[in-house]
Amino acid sequence: MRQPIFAPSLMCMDITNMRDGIEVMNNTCHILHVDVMDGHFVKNITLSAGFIQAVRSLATIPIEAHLMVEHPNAFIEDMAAAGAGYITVHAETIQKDAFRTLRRIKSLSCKRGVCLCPATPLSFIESYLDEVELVTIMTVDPGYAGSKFIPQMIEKVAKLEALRNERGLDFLIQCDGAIGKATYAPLYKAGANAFVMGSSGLFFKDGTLAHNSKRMKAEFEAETGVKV
Ligand code: S6P
Ligand code: MG
Repeated sequence: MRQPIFAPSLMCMDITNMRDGIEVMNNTCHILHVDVMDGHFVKNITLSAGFIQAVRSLATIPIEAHLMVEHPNAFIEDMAAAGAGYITVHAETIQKDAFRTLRRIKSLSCKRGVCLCPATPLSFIESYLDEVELVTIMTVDPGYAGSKFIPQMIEKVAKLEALRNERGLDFLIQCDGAIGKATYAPLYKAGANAFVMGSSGLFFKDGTLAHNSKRMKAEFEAETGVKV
């Protein structure tokens, strides 16, 4: 049984209570997911290297910088210096210099992630799958929390899992967008082993974060039959 990795999306947390929130996540989750948006690649602006640096001082688990930016190469050094352990770039933004970009991330001692928007085919990343530690399949169009799940992504995850097995690779397959009770089972069965947790599965409006973390795990167990 593959153990799931839970990666809370910090753009969904209560930032007025960040210290307590991170403490709970340190004890209940595995990777802190930080969305960096530039208003160009997606029409929204969110977190930054400065935010990662502040989180780093409180976190005992790795931080992932999910770069939803038009020019990821302009941000990679800053993300690494701020303390990101994983740097994830969008396949759509590195088509012309994918190998150079991924090697640059590695040279900064960070794990290499690549992310695909829902409409981007797996063929975009096939040539460099052996150069990444993490592949994120967006299960909503990127830019916002609280979007609707795109069911066609289940088959995309299954195809990626087949490729991973065929090539004997061990990158994480992460899903990002509308992850929760309704989507755990099909995505986990298809091969996903990491889940970005936002408003759909962790940061519920009612309940404390500690309570909601227990609810997240209980729902995952009930839906997949996997004890976490
Ligand atoms: C969206 C971003 C995500 C969201 C997360 C929110 O562009 O990359 O990481 O923060 O998907 O989760 P939810 O459950 O509100 O969709
Ligand atoms: Mg994200």
